[in-house]
Amino acid sequence: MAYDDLRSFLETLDKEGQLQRITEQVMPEPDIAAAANAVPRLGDQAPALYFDNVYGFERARIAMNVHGSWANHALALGLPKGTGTKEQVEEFIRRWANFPVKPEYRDNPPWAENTVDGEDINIFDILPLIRLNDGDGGFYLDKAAVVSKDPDDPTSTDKQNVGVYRIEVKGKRKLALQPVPMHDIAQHLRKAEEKGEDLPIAITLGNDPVISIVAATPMEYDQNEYELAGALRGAPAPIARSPLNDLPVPWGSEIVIEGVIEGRKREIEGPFGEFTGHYSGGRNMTVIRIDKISYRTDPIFEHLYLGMPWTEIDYLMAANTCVPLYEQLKKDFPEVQAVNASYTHGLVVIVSTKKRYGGFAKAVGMRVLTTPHGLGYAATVIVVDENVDPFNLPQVMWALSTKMNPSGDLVVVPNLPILELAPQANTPGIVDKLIIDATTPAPPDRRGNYGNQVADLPEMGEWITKLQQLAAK
Ligand SMILES: [Mn+2]
Repeated sequence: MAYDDLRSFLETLDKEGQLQRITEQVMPEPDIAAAANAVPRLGDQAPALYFDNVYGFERARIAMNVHGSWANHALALGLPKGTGTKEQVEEFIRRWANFPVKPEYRDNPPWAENTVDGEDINIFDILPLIRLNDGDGGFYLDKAAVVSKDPDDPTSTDKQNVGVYRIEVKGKRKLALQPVPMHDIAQHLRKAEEKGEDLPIAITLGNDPVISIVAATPMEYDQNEYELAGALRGAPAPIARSPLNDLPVPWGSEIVIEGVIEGRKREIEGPFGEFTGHYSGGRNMTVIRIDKISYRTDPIFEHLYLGMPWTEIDYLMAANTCVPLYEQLKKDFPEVQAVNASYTHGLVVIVSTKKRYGGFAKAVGMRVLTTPHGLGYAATVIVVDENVDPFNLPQVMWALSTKMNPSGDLVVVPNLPILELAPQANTPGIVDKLIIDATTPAPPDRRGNYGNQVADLPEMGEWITKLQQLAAK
């Protein structure tokens, strides 16, 4: 089942009991963010939230926590809502094998229903903006897919980009955007600024659920996000041309904001409670001038709460962080079995691998640090044996408990890059990184007294089936 827009996905969530409509009147602040903060605490089956009775607004429709549980993430991929975490990651890997699937241009996008241009623009008329955390410096758009092209190669569809970046609302037609240096949009902006130009962008809000997943996926620079969406959907992603900047945007968006990142201009932005569970301070960030907004009648404003894990963002960036890392490691090290990078966008990465020889696990850990995503994120890498499931934290803790000797199994690599938002760095953007080798040493590494490891009894599998059958009676 492929969803062409947010509304059809919300209908499915509703039918599956995964959309909670809040019909009583709520205050825009703090109720909406507090509810979205609360809802993941209900567990892996937590619903999305839909508000349409917001004090002070006549026609506000706000959707929160749309991806904020493993049940909703499964439904977004067209899987049964009870599908387990590891199974969802494995299915993601199977579908990745179909990448690339070219998108298809469609006419008459629903967002073309209404438009406003230039000086007539007032974003506050269109979006029911709310603040998320009580220390935030303003209103944010934090679940938008931002589209841009490579200014040196504007006809290349591979080098175009669709990504999620935090955006602060600074005025009626003025925004601020954070381009993290490790992200593709930072390269687009640098090239535009070197030419003394502005960077045209389209900011699309309220997208079909797979667009949000691919826009949050750390793909390589010349990999097209829509072509991954096609592979994940099992059908080409529907797109349309944005009317002002001629950028390829999702056909089914609720709102398309067009304008430019103004070249060589920076202003103070922030603070904002980030995915790390900490606030960024106020920093100099780019300035966006909005030139056109197109929107569906009574648009649904999709928004995302983030804070101390797990919140929606942790579900949104779990499978799609694990899989590219897995694919990139597997290229050089086919021994790699599985990658769990679902903790805080992969600041910690757990890898299970077979070993060719002694020291091999540490080499795999070093490779994690030099992958495109690892460069900016992976701060701690835990490597475990091939029979340890990195998604099974009791097994990972067992590996740490029994296989790790600090004298030979901790590798600290000083002064590597990390995104500036990582709070543990002494200098923002530079951090010491750690590889923990929690694998059984392989010859000629003969440290430890491992003898033979206890293995599951051969009859255990039969007994699992038998006990499940007995329990089902
Ligand atoms: Mn990209």
